Amino acid sequence: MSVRTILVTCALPYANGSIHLGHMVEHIQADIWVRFQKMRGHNITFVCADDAHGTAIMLAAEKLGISPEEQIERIKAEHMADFAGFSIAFDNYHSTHSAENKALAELIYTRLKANGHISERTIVQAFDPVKNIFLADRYIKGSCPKCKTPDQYGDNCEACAATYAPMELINPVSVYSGATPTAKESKHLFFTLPAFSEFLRDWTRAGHLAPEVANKLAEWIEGGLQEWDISRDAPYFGFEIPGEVGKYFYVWLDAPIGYMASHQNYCQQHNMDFDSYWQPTSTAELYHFIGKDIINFHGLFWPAMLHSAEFRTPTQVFCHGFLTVDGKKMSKSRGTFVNARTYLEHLNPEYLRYYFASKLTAGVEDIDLNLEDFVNRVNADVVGKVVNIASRCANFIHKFNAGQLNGTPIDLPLWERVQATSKPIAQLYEAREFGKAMREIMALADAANEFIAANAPWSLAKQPGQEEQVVAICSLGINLFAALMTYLKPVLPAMAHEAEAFLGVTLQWQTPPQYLHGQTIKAFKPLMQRVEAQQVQAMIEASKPAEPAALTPAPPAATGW
Ligand code: NOT
Ligand code: ZN
Repeated sequence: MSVRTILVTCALPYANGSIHLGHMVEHIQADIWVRFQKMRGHNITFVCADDAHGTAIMLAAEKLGISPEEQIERIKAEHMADFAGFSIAFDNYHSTHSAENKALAELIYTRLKANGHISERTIVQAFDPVKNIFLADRYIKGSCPKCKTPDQYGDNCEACAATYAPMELINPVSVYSGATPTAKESKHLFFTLPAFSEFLRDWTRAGHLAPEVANKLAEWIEGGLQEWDISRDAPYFGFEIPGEVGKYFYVWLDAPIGYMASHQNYCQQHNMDFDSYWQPTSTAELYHFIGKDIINFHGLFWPAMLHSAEFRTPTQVFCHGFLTVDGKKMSKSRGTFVNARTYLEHLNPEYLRYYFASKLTAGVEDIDLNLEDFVNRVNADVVGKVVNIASRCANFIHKFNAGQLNGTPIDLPLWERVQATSKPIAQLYEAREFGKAMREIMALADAANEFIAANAPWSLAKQPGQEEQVVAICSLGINLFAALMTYLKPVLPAMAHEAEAFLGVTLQWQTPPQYLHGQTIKAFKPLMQRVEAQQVQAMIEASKPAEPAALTPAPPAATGW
């Protein structure tokens, strides 16, 4: 087998909010894939960072009376603790507000500019005359110009779905100050995306994206790409643009560069060659795990920027769908908008890792966390099928053979079937078809349980002279358990760790599992408790808002624009 060199990223969470279960779909998906590749002996690096720039973060810090730097430090510590709680094994977790990212953003911008891919023009934008900041569309509210529903955002109406410019709202107000916005001119810098139409038409069809994602991007490419505004006026929390005064890089310009910055920071600490991953001729594989809401950034802007700046482009962008809970969008009032920390206070993270794994595919469909199914699935599969194998067999090995596994597999076809499934299961992991992989593993667990039930070691144990047979049956049982835990180790790292302590071996998966004989096992302790529906209910209750959400201030009298 040749060893692959791989770099994996997850989308960078914004530093203005907590990690919730929606984020966890992606981080668990990527972590499973990374752990699988590591077990297979590949040289894989997994990096992420907080996305620390932008107006929202600046204003959040202001509200708390702290500096933005202090605010993003606090949030980063919180995010890292949440990810660690779910065993997300990043090699490095950095920040876009870092020296590496500043230098790389400046380098890339300078190259884009030198290549003629930055243009300038003056635009008119809504401006908050009280806070002295320009207002993005969603920071302006007012009544819909079409159906007159109050309290609509500056880009579209949630009641009648009309789209409009923010200045068309009736009684527009700044969300920050309640002031009526004015219109103000300013020079902006643009990345000339249309210059890359040809390049992107090819790139999006060259195997870097799932066909359904490429089709979505093709709609935009064929509809005509627009220049992309990459500058924002002061005050803005970000990096100042070289050669400009009071202009900052838009947060989405330096966010993807944050992938490189985190990797560079890691390479510096580990004496690794950063350039060999990023030069156009690199043979390292680069994968971004993202949600379908940000495919334009990763499928258009990012490859075009990298291409112009003479860096390599991603090997593949892996795009997943959104999380729903009980078939509906996550909702704060229903208590289904669950923060990672709240989950961890009530439930074992491995339940969620298994449940998401059992539902994940390589596609962009949404994933539903059905709370009743969650309880049933984890209990039936992990506890009822997998843990059960070990719990039915371990004691007899201790009772009759001093804890030592014995003999060769007495049901050779069954053992060979479990070994032979190593390859198809590995292929499913590689293809991110985790749901299918879990079904293969559970089919083997069913076969293992049928073997044990058919041989009923508990009845044989009562018959004199059958001890050796009982040990042989249970030794195969424990070996089947060990093989299944090997296949599940990328999904259930903590449980696999406990299983390794019980078995006295490290579960490895570069070759199909080998039969353990002569191995002395430890006393069996339950490796995972059942999920209780009350724990899930308590988590939902804890996620409901303490008091009704504050109402937005009523708009002042109409003055128009
Ligand atoms: N903070 C963004 C979000 O949607 C993700 C940034 C990912 C990095 O949560 N970027 N790119 N391209
Ligand atoms: Zn409307």
